[in-house]
Amino acid sequence: MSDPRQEPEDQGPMHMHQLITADGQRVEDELLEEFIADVDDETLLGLYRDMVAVRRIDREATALQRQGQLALWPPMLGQEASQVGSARALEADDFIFPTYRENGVAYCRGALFSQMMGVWRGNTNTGWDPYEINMATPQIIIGAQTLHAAGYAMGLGLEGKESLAIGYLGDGATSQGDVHEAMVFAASFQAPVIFFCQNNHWAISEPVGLQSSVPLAGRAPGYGIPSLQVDGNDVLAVLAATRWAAARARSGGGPSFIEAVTYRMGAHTTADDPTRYRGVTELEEWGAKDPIARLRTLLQGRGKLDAGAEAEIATTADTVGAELRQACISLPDPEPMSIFDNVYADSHAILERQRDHYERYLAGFFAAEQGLGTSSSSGAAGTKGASTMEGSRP
Ligand SMILES: Cc1ncc(C[n+]2csc(CCOP(=O)(O)OP(=O)(O)O)c2C)c(N)n1
Ligand SMILES: [Mg+2]
Repeated sequence: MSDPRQEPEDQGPMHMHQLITADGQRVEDELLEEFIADVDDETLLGLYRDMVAVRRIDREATALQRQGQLALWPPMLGQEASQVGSARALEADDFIFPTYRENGVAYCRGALFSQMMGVWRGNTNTGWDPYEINMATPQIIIGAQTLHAAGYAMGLGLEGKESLAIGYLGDGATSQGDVHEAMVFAASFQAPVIFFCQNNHWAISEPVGLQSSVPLAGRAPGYGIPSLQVDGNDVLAVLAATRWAAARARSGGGPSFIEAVTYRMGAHTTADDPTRYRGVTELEEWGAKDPIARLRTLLQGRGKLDAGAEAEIATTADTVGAELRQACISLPDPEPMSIFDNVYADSHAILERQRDHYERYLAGFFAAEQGLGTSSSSGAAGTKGASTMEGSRP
């Protein structure tokens, strides 16, 4: 039996669309060319600026987590082109259904740093108002957002609207039942939805070769959904591919599937240690395909990115980093009891009981601080609080 953990490159032939090679050369692609005919060097520079900013957001947030200012952060290092290219292909009234990793998309969409940081700091149950930026808040349940995207798109069809929905998903999510159902419904009802799959080669510690023995884009036609595979580290090709899918959706062509072939250069989240399951060779290999470096080479070759322009972009990125940090550490601590708000529309007995227990648990900390507790053995406020709660359980 062949090893299912084969290298993704061995997954069979599939044409990967590309417009900028890893060494920064512009190449032609028959299908994609018409979708970026309007993209001039200024627009390219804007995409470069976005990617530099997104990388800076990632670096700053990762540092904030290490400094204890965030509870968790899902790095997007290496995936800047996939996120910026796809986000910039969308119209303001298109609706985005992201995973936890699409913070670069959220930045392009105009989410405030305070809104972006709140969830990862544990300050709030959710980030931004989805209707303010037409983007749902991060989905942690793998694949669930593809159902939401398909359902939303079916609604758009019923309302006769021209906009579309896009559901982001990872390579690992393609093994999830929700994604299968979303694709079946999208195809059956010709819903105007884009399934944008970032194949970053890993689902935590499981390699993509274990999810599928054929390229992920090769699966979509089986559902009746046209697909293409694109170099996910090539921002121009990702922009073009997403516009291709968007044009299909807007013209009544139904759903499309895009596999953006990229690589997660960082950890799955800041709670993960990738050195336990992957070697340095593939990191080096993918480091050489960096999305920002290749666009820099292209722009420099065209004389559009001199030292002055680079310095100006670096300064902007520094400002982004400083603003993000400030927004994060300025977030007010939430009122602990507010954890019970907004979970149910109406309260009920079990919730009331939990609220009651938690209130007494918190009061235990206060009693400990005041030296009012009776237990001298543990000395730990949490233990005392917990025992108060246990002792009074009905
Ligand atoms: C339904 C469900 N099962 C399992 C998990 C645990 N989990 C969190 S992230 C993840 C891997 C997802 O990998 P992939 O879809 O490739 O996305 P990536 O994290 O690489 O962006 C898993 C299994 C979950 N959040 N939800
Ligand atoms: Mg993945």
